[in-house]
Amino acid sequence: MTLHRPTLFYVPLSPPARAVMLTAKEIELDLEVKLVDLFALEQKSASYRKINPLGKIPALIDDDIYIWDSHAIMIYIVEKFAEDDSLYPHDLILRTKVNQMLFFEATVLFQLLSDIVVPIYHQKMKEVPQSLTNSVKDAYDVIETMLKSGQKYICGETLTIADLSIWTTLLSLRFLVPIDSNKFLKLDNWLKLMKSRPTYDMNQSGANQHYGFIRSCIEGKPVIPVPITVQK
Ligand SMILES: N[C@@H](CCC(=O)N[C@@H](CS)C(=O)NCC(=O)O)C(=O)O
Repeated sequence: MTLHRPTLFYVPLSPPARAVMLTAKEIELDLEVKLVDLFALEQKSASYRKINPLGKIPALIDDDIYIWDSHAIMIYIVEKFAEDDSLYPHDLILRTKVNQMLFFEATVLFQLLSDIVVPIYHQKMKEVPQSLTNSVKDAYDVIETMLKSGQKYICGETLTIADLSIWTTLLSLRFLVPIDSNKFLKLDNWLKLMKSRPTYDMNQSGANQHYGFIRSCIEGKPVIPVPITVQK
């Protein structure tokens, strides 16, 4: 059994970091949170790279194990600390569906968000090019298709970590490529359903902070969010 609380390296404006916070809140796991100053490139320091050699957040320390990548961390904390397996089902078929959508989030959805925001952060782009807008809409279409069968959540009738992971990235992406509720009806309904989660305020306020920073970069006057607050 863990003697100390696991420590999460985090900032609220980061969708993957927030996905871990939302998961912890859903399973009532009390994490110790350490803010990483991304704007001072703390994530690239030699000491932080000992925790995550990629130099990115989130990362988690639990006893003597270091874990990085939000998806791996979410799986770990649910497997270790959750009272049941509903967020990451043991059933092979259900778990495969969750894995499928976690990989989609990691390799498609979050990658698209990065492809848009990183050039904006570096003041090399001010608007989303049509090709990326099209790709984001294709990604929305994938989620719409997954929800088409009439199920409540992305992988079935219950909330899983795939919903939480996709939700955090979508709340930032939709500022940049709006989600047309006439075209993506199921996706829009799912977003409305997610509003009832106890984690909604935490997710939305982090996304707002993220968008505030993106907008300030587009306007040519980047405003670093201070103070970077941790909402529990
Ligand atoms: N696939 C990774 C993505 C992690 C990631 O790209 N994090 C960003 C913040 S959203 C980061 O640390 N960026 C700082 C950098 O690249 O220097 C995950 O899910 O954890």
